[in-house]
Amino acid sequence: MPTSNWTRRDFLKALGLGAVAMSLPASAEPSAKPNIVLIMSDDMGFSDIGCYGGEINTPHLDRLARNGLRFTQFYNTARCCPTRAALMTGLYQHQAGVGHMMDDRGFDSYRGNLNNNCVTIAEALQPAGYRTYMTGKWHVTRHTKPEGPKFNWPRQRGFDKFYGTIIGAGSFYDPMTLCRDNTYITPENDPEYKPENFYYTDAISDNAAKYIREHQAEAPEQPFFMYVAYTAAHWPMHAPEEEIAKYKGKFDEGYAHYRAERFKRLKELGLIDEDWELSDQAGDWEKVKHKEWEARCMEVYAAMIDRMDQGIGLIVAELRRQGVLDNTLIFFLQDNGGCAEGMGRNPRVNERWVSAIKDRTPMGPDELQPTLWPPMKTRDGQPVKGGPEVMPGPDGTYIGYGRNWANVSNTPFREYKHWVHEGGISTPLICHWPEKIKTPGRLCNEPGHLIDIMATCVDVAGATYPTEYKGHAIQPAEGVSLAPTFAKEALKERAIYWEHEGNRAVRQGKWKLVSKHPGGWELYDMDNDRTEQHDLASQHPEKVDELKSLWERWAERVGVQPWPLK
Ligand SMILES: [Ca+2]
Repeated sequence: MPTSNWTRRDFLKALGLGAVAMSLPASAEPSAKPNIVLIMSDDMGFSDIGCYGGEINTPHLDRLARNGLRFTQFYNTARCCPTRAALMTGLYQHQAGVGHMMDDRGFDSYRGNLNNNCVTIAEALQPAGYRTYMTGKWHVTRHTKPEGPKFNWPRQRGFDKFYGTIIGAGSFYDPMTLCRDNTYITPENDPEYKPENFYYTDAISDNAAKYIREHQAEAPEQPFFMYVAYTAAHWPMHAPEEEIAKYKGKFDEGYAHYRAERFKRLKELGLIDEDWELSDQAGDWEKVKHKEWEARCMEVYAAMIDRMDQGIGLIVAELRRQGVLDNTLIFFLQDNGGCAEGMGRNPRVNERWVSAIKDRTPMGPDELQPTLWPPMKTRDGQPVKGGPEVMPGPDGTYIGYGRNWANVSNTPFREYKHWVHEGGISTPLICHWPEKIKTPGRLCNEPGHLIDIMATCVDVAGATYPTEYKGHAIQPAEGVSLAPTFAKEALKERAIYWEHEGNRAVRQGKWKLVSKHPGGWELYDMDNDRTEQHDLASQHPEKVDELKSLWERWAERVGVQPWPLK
């Protein structure tokens, strides 16, 4: 048990919350409605976690999978903001106003802000008696300044409590836009959370566990919805040294070795078909110049995921301790595929990053971190560095794990975050709900999408999806409830759509039509070739035409604009 865990536990104990919860009167009946805990991680590939074939140690997620249900064909939108917009609203991201990222691009479907014609899951569940909590990354508003406006922050979009970041990335030791409710804080000046060593992943887990304890003390008769949005394992590769040490030497065999192992395990686990071919290899380990540094990038990435898994264990343990685990529906999913971006990997990056930091005075406890990425300084005033001259992990570094490890993360699929081939959009989805999922460990092959999470939450909560909210008309939900799959029932066949940065796709039944901007359409038979190795477009022109016109009708309906935006 790392020392920091004891410190965190001491902190929770010091709050006296355990004692409050234990002193609840025996008559306080828990709610009959299920609690819902929606956990999402950031920038991880299809096969990173253990129960999806990865070599990274994730025993807590694996246990949820063993006692729950795993989807083999669940999809996100290929990118942070649009995924969060679609997840929170049950609409396609363009309909929610987040067609791209957090800038106003001049079209209503690209305002970089959730609009008023959608509701968040929290807003939809509150009228059904739910308390609502969130910890972690928000990233669905372009308004991130401490002085506001804050109308699209979590507290104003249906969450009773919020601890986390408004913006989409940043240092794990000093995240920009860290907030408690509507107030900016720093890792040093938060009166409610004072760990010995601040690490954002731990902070997200600890505060989620704290909200569960507080809920049981404050409103045990009500159900709750909690959204836990980790920033692990988005760059920068930041993790506590003791966690990284567990993975020392574990990635020395190079990219192809781990891809081959994952490919084999995915088949053994039944998550992919025996006959599918492995996508192309990215990177040749023999030609890597800084092998120790390159392996270290993946060691830190693994440590980030391991630490997140421990946090999920903490949250599950708290649910169990409060006696509500059996009637809590837990979801785990990822917001987009492994990330090939080259953040901080250029060997000459420090020429700019270090010289730009003139003022090296340490930051005061109340001083907000003004910057998402370098040039920036640590809280003790040192310039943050990148490139192979520093080993990733500590707060003085800012490095992504790069394309070749992302290719490992996305095994066996093609492409990465940003693209809508399977490597960009495929995510694990684990559903855990002991009272309702009675055939534990099962795999579900139904294609599903983020938009289905809203429909599922509304369904299991006995809520009503609104047609109007605060005087605004609300667009009809796009997704379908996944609840039938908990009882082994099939979902009705429908088409699922993607658009991000001109990358386009539609999936209907076994067919997927997909295009990598600015290229043409490719057609794949997902039953026989989910790794997208054999383009059948020229063999089935009628299917191409049919799916293409479906996609075009959808694009028009949800407000997709041609890429690049004008
Ligand atoms: Ca992401």
